[in-house]
Amino acid sequence: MKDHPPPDTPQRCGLVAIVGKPNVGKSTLLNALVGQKISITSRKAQTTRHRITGVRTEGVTQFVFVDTPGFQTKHSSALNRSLNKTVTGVISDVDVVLFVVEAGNFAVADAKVLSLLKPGIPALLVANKLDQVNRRAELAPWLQEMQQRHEFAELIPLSAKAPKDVEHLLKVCEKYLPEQPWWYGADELTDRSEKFLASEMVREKLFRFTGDELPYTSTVIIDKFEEEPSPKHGRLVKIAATIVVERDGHKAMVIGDGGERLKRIGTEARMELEKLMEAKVFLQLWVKVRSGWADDEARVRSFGYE
Ligand SMILES: Nc1nc2c(ncn2[C@@H]2O[C@H](COP(=O)(O)OP(=O)(O)OP(=O)(O)O)[C@@H](O)[C@H]2O)c(=O)[nH]1
Ligand SMILES: [Mg+2]
Repeated sequence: MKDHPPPDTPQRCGLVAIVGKPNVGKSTLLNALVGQKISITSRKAQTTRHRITGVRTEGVTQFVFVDTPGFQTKHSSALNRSLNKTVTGVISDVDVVLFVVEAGNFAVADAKVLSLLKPGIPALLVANKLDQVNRRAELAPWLQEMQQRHEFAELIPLSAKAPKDVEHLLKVCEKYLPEQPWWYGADELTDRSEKFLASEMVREKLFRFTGDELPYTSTVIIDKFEEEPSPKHGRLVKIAATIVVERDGHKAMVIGDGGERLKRIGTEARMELEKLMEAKVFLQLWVKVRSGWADDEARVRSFGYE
């Protein structure tokens, strides 16, 4: 992708949606395609909660990738309905869809997402986590089966963690983008604000350091986001955030023995944010209990979900 296009080559730009059931590696793929960590990832399903745009500009082409929440099929809470609305909204209005599954696997939850794809919009099957497939020989018949389920424009087995695979996917995507002027500046990475990214980074560390005990219905609210010029650091950003959990027991879990865990969450999130924002960051964290928030439509909205 690094070759220089001939002068006067028209610009290309378009939307690439990344969809699939929870935990198949959509956000890992988005970050790899963009070349920066914008969308948080974790071992737990239901990590992504919003539509997140990641922009990559190469040569004459600007790729606008849209990461989406994993499509929820298990239970219907206000939060899950909001997540699914995000997915169906994105899917109908893009130039190409990356339908992500785990290579060699296709379950009912994958079929649900597949049924949402719109005719007329090319869909590429991205068979991710190829590194975890031991018997590569069995993949060919599985890919054939997949082609029978849906008329995919391309079948691409890969690992989102292998940079070569990701560059190949980028080249394939380029073919599907129309000639039109770019929508973003060449250096822009996302349409999300730093305030939003701050809450996401805290949420990622929260998930990472609480293991499987903490239900996914915890969320993070930014109470303060202030920037000051600093002669010493160039840029100084002061952030205060509240982690909202459902029960007192969860609160104790997040805080940890003598506040140890909360401190670790804060330190790791701060370091990640300093990299992303190229600034010195002060991060203060609080924990609050608000039971039942994920089942309450009004509260789901007030916490920033569409
Ligand atoms: N071995 C392996 N693991 C991967 C690969 N891609 C992603 N993962 C892991 O899969 C898990 C889920 O990744 P995410 O990117 O958060 O998945 P997601 O589809 O965005 O999940 P939701 O947002 O919850 O729908 C993480 O632990 C990733 O590290 C891959 O190519 N190989
Ligand atoms: Mg995700």
